[in-house]
Amino acid sequence: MKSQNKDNQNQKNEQLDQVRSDPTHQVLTTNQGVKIADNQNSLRAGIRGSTLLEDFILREKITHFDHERIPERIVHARGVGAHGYFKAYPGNERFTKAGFLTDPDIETPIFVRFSTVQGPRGSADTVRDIRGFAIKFYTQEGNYDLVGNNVPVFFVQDGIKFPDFVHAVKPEPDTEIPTGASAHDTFWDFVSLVPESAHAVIWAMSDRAIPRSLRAIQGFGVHTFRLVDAQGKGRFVKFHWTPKQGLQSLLWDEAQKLAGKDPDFHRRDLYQAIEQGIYPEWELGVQIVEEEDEMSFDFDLLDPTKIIPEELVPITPLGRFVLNRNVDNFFSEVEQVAFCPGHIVPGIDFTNDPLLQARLFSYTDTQLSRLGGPNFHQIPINQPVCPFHNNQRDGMHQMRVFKGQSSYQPNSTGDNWPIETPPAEQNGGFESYQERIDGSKIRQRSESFSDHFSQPRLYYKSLAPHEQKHVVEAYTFELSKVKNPAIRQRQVQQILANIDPDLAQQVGKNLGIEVIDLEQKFKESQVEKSAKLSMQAFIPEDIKGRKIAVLLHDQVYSDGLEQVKAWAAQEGVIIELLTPSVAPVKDAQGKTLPSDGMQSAEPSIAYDAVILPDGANLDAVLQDGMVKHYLLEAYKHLKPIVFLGNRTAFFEQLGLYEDEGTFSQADFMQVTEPLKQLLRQHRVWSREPVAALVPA
Ligand code: HDD
Repeated sequence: MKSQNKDNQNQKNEQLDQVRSDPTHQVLTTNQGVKIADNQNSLRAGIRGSTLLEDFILREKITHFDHERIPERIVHARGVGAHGYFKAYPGNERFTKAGFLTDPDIETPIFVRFSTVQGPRGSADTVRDIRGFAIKFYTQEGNYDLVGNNVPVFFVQDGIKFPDFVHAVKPEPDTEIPTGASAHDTFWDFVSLVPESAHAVIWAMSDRAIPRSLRAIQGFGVHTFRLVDAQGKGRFVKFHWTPKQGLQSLLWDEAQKLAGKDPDFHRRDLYQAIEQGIYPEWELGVQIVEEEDEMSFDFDLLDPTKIIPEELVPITPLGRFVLNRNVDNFFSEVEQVAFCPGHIVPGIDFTNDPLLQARLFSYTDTQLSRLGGPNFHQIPINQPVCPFHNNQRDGMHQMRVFKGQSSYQPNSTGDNWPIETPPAEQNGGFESYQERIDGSKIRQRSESFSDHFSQPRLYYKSLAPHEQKHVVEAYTFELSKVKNPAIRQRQVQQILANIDPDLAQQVGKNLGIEVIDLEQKFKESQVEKSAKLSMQAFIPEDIKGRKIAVLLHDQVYSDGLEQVKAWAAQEGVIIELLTPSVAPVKDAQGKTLPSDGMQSAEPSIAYDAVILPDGANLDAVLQDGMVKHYLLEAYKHLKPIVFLGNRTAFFEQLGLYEDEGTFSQADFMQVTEPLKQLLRQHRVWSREPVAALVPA
């Protein structure tokens, strides 16, 4: 078994190795293998004459170049991916017969792609948006794709509304504005007319939609799926994946600034962490509902706009996955990976969620135009690691050379191979879950899908005060960008007022809209508050992968730096030494200190805390507007600031109040514990005024 596992792990790498192209020590050739003598000049009629059509080297090179782009994904175009592995915990055979979930000895290779939804391929990483979270498990029983998001609910209940929703959220068709943002008329027009969107919209207006790092987001399968055990018994499940890194978000001001200062902020962060061996990790778990309990909730399990509060059904952990290898080539792997919720393996099955049913069709269909034909499963990143054989033949970009006469079944020309595998308790052929279907053909939404407000209300009520404040600010910002006052009004009076009167009143006040009908009867959800909806419920044990900027300047006292670095290495914290220009600086003893980056190019918004060591010319340094701005901005964004020195008036000099997040201490080891606690909490929340929440 152990050696077979090793094979599993290595199989995907070997597969990719076979197609990896390393130009080192290779001569330059055409695609036909002809050695090229001159790659600098095209073939001309005379030294200053016109270029000749005969130049097959030029034509091949330009033709290939002209076709280097493929259509970007219609949604989730902007993304980043990484490789890793999944390992199951023991005991899951109670729920499923899927091999990769039940054998704790197997390390299943995985590929994960994170994405934003709205923006095109070149848009910024930090926009306010839902994040896609898609995993491909290369199991021994075939590829399994879990194509989820970082929020647990979706905007519409039926796939027939998906194109309408996407058209509304995408840039407006006349101007193609805005890029990567939902803050515009068509989005708010649609969602204010479609109350089923209210739950997903309030998640999108929360801090969840502006993550600090893709390593610090939760993932959800959204739909209710099924796990099927070896006896054929099915159970309803909702998939969750929970980051070991905890949950952290940007502040809206940071997210907007980063979109300009570093549009690649998230992909850089993920790449850097993996390169430095700080491997992100998630636990995969399920909420399990027995079939006989299907109807015991005040919502429909098939409705993808609903969560199951964890107070009603706790999460059962199934295993963990780790991302430990960056891609070699972005296009070949991240751009060409093709996910589909219909890629399932024995032991997992669908439900009748009408959104899921439409997705089962849509993903393969979209790959046909994106990847150019029906053989996209042969692209290395999409190939299963287990053997795959059938009688499908030919088509665009066929990579296989099939032997023999038979491409049909039954056949006698090939001894009837390849043959079917009957279903079995383990390692059998796929058999659909035998759900009884009995109904009339009908285009109608079930009455059990009709409550749109109790869960967004539950969500809002479950947030911490500062999180609620951010929700109010997000609605205010977004609706302030809406030009048509009737749309703003509809959202506030017909949607927000049905969620929560305070929420409606505060947003209304900010927009100059009077909320008149506050006497609505709110439908309360089965639980009053749900603890796991607040990001505060996900504070990690450690601070691995957090980033601290250390501002250096000429004549700095560098004695404490070694301590800072040693502490950071022990905690897995990334320390970057930033200098006024990227040239090295000299410390007070004349020692040269190298630079990891320039202060003006690496702003405080990209870090979780800032350290400024004292120095012989600190007074002059503090006159520098750049340094002042750096520290004030870090303060504004609720970040810990450590002054490594003994000047009591340091913070006063900057015009800042000292608080639990400001440290003035020459001995760094005195501040490590409170600093660590603040970094675990991610921000100095006590610095943020939440008084504005109390309605006037
Ligand atoms: Fe989708 C891509 C997630 C509903 C149609 N979707 C896509 C990706 C993610 C999701 C993460 C990017 C995959 C990647 O990284 O390549 N989509 C969701 C979730 C949904 C959802 C969590 C609701 C629960 N999607 C949904 C519906 C439809 C689609 C209802 C159509 C009926 N989605 C697509 C698509 C995409 C896609 C057009 C674009 C690129 C692709 O599939 O491969 O087919």
